[in-house]
Amino acid sequence: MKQLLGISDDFLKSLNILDWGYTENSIPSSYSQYDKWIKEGLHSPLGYLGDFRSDLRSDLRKVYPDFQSSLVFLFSYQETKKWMMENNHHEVAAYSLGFEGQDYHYVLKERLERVFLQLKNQFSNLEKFIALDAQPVMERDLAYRAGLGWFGKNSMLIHQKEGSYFIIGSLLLNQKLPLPGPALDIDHCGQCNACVEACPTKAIDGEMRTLIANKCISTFTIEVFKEATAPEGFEKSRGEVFGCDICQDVCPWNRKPLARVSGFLRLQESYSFLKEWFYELPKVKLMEIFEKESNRGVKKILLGTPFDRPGKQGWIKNIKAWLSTSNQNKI
Ligand code: B12
Ligand code: SF4
Ligand code: SF4
Repeated sequence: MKQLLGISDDFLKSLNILDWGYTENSIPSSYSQYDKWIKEGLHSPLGYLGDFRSDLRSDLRKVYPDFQSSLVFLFSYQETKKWMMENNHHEVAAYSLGFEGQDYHYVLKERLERVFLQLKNQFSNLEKFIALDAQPVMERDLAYRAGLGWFGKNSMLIHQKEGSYFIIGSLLLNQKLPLPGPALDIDHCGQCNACVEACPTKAIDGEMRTLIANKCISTFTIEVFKEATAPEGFEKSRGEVFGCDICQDVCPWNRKPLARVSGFLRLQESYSFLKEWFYELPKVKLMEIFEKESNRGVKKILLGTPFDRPGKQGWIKNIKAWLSTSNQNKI
């Protein structure tokens, strides 16, 4: 990894950072694509993308008026993905167990705070705003502007050396740093169309390099909290019950990075039950657990993990869909 000012390489690696980039450009290069996507309603049912916050995405200064620069970091979950591939487990997306079972919003915020402290020791009056998924910031575009990769046909931000199994987290700063400007990456998908062909629900528009959100299994299993019908083609999935990695798993740019790492599934002691739930219990038993618990009970058990998002109703919907298709699927 390239040197980040006075911060040691070992320190960044200890935080599972694969690479970092720097940009002083506050304006997304693909805002017009985003705007078009919203206007065509392709974001439905993700209402939060199309409300008053959509305009905030057009310039980082609308979110953080003191913006002068940004450091963008890629946080790996490659080892968990490797373990899942080796064990033929696709029930939950790799990111969801990639941070010891914890919700990455908490874990990575803390890691970004630690990096910031190291910078603060070097630059007086340095202030920050953390962008980590939930803020109205176009994070893939920010990573692109920081020279970290290109937009794949599956719409993922892909890094030439590290692939796409990472979470993007950024520090927006109130000062410019003495760092060179980035070299922007170019498209490396070429004639490949593997992700478009592999998506069981035909959610990818490869030409536009975007998704039709309501066809995506990830939307259905993570973002839809009530009884709903699975998108057409769900029966051809691999039995995904939370999130979906199919369009990343077939991407040739993820082969080399996974070949370099060893497969690990590390779970915090208090979350070790997640392994039993998702990989050991028959899904009918898992369904019984969710049906027996109250809404609050489910929340309480899953609090602190990514899995509390769909809630009891959402989980029942996911498992029902899984049960209705599991005999036919499996790639
Ligand atoms: C909404 C959302 C979703 C939605 C919609 C997905 C989507 N493609 O937008 C759903 C629920 C489906 C989803 C799923 C997933 N997500 Co999500 N999601 C987001 C979120 C909150 C906003 C994304 C957004 O703004 N979409 C708007 C649409 C228009 O963007 P887009 O489809 O990516 O299209 C862009 C480019 O392709 C580009 N583009 C399009 N055409 C063209 C043409 C040219 C010439 C150019 C230059 C550019 C260009 O412009 C568009 C706008 O930037 C971000 C976090 C954030 N704040 O940014 C995370 C984020 C994108 N998600 C992430 C992850 C990990 C996932 C999943 C892998 C989780 C899973 N395993 O289930 C899947 C992957 C599905 C997929 N193939 O995209 C990561 C992606 C990391 C990476 N390497 O890219 C992010 C960045 C979160 C994070 N902090 O790391 N997600
Ligand atoms: S995450 Fe799954 S359903 Fe969504 S676009 Fe990728 S392959 Fe298709
Ligand atoms: S699978 Fe092929 S087309 Fe899809 S993102 Fe990867 S390289 Fe691009």
